[in-house]
Amino acid sequence: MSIQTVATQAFSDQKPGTSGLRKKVRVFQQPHYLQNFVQSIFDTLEIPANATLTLGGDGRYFNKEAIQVIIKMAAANGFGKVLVGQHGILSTPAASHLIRKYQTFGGIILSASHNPGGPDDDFGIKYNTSNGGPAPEKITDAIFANSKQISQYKLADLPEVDLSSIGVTTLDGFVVEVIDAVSDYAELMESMFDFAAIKRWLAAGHRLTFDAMHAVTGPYAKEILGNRLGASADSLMNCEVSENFGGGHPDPNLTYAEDLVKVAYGAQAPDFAAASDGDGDRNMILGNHFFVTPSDSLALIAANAKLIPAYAQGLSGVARSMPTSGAVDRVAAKLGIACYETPTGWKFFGNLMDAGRVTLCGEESFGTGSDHVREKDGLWAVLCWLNLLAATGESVESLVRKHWQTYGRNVYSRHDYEGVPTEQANAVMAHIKAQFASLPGQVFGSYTVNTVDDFSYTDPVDGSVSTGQGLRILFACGSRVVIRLSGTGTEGATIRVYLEAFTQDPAQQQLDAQEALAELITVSHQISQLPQLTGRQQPTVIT
Ligand code: G16
Repeated sequence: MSIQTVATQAFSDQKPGTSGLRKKVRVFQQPHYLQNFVQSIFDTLEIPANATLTLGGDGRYFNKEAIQVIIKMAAANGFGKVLVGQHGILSTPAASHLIRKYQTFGGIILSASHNPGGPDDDFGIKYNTSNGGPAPEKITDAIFANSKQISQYKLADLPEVDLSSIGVTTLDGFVVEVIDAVSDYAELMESMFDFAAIKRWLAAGHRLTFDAMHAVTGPYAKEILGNRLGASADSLMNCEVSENFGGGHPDPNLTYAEDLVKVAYGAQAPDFAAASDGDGDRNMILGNHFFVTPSDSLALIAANAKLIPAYAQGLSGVARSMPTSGAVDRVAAKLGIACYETPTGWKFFGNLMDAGRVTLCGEESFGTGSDHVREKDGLWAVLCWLNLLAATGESVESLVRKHWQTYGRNVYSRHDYEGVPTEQANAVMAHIKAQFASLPGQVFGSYTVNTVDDFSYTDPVDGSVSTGQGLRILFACGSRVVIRLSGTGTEGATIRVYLEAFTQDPAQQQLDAQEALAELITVSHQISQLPQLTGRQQPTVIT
């Protein structure tokens, strides 16, 4: 095989964020930009002879071109084989599963997740290690360091590979195997859940609506929910994968999953409604006129896990990201299992799962998952809920309300201020930090500040330390405000304000979250001065 060595110049902006490198497509289309980053990944790894790389993406614009480049670079950098999803498509959890099932050396996933796609929108790339999970910080830091020094990359002279048909192509001893993107994952799901009970639940007249948001879970939902569970074709919305997600923003929340929200709050609302995001790892769960916060969803799945065949023996422990509400902590305490609090980013759960310390984990950002893979998993969460509905015969709303009666309610909301100029966002963070010494003991209405800090985490498995993970204002009553800057945006800054108050009062539990949190929202503005420093009076998105 002939291999070219191409001279290049380093880019200074290839620092992976919360989940890989995400930039505008036009940035990735600059000469050498993609190649530099891929070579920086490969230069970080010690690739054994004939190793296999799993490769796929969420089908967004630029996916196909990038995959052809990466195949040529994998061949030139010593991989013996690439395992790639048909048409270059793999959902993120399916890619994680393939890495684990076929014990490949690692995987490259092309996705900007819930960010919009298209020539003027976003693209992304990340590396997952052999456990199937996103590379930990020590690897992403090394990739970034390489990207700042790179002077050349390697490319094999290979023809474009046809990714449309399943099969094996051998090129000068290098193997490209195109596999069905759905079947391995569908089999895994069928082995974990009580499909017979869910089928009976649907056959008894219960209705579901699933919205794939024109993104990668479309084919997975058709196979699993449609073919294997018998959901009717009209219950599966927006299931054709499109390069720009039908012009939408494939983020499953109450603002962007508008089509689904109309159905779930409409006159003929189904018993259960759910959506997944661009690359299939996020989920939103709704009942008939009822929204389940991701934090409550995690807690409820943990509390009822024994009703799901895969977890019938119980859970080893649970984990949540720091900004996620403490609802699951209460469940863990009752179950007598460990509960870990990690920084934002799925990569922090990997060590805990590999060490057998946790079975379930989740994040407020619409991510829930378990140790069946090493990514969060949207359709898995949907199947958890369907399994619980079928096993209990309850509605979504009654399951959640009963959960609150038992454990109390962690009333929760996240306010996002998107597209804020970076200097203004930094000014908000600096303003809060400047008050660290004086805030404890101060009284704001009915709230007294107890402690403030910038969250840092020491991984209990490998001892690695991650600092600067979000500002926490903890109040004497147990309520809290967390403020951090998103690590997944591609334009300006997104300020995330996370608000949480705990109540055991049944009357308070009935309230809408924004109503129940109204005073805490005002207090968060007083302390952060966010409206004054950014000129924003309202958040862009409330979840
Ligand atoms: C990614 C990470 C998640 C994180 C989310 C939001 O999700 O994998 O762990 O919670 O981003 O991060 P941030 O608040 O920094 O924007 P995804 O679905 O975008 O890969």
